[in-house]
Amino acid sequence: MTQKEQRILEFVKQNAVEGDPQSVLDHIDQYCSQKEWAMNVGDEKGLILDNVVKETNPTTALELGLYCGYSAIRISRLLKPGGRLFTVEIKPEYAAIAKEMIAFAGVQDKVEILEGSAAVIIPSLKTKYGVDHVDFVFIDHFKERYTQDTKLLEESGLLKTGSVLLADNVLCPGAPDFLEYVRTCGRYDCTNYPSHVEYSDKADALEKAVFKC
Ligand code: 7JF
Ligand code: MG
Repeated sequence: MTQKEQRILEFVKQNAVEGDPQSVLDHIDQYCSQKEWAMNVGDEKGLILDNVVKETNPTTALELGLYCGYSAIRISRLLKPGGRLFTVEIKPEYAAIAKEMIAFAGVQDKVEILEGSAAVIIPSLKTKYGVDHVDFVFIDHFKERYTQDTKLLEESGLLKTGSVLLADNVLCPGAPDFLEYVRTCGRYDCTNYPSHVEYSDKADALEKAVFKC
């Protein structure tokens, strides 16, 4: 039984230009808007993601929720020389697809895939992976985990002044406890970016939270 994610990878391998991240992104978007919907951040929210990555210009980036690798390719293609993306995925079958997608796009040297739960991996980033702090975090895994994993990033000493969190799906399906936490705890400057659910006209939004202490 071939899964949707396998079909997305096959479509990319047969139609996109190997080594061209933009071609890979365009073909994932083409497949998922025309054939089968999938939870990639997509082209509309992807442009907002691009702009926040560009303004942050991170040395070390972290992604929670890799899925097929779409946003990892978006982020890593914008990293400066020496910049690195660590990306956490709990489902081995998604991580396997993403590994091939990332290699096909040619950005594998900038991306480290970490298989497991963010709750286990975040506290090990300093000790096991030599991360001092993270400059940019794209949060796109499970809405119920956004607040807990944000607190874990704080408690693990991974955030410094200016570290940027960008969270997907804060309107749909919605992450109200996360929005309340980052907007009221006093440690973040927050900005909401209204947009739409990927490959649809349903309202959604990204929330940027810049750590200030
Ligand atoms: C589920 C997501 C997700 C939104 C909808 C799925 C989405 C959705 C989901 C995303 O960008 F647009 C999602 C939500 C609930 C399964 C998937 F049970 C979404 C996710 N992770 C990351 N990004 O789970 C609306 C279906 F109708
Ligand atoms: Mg999402």
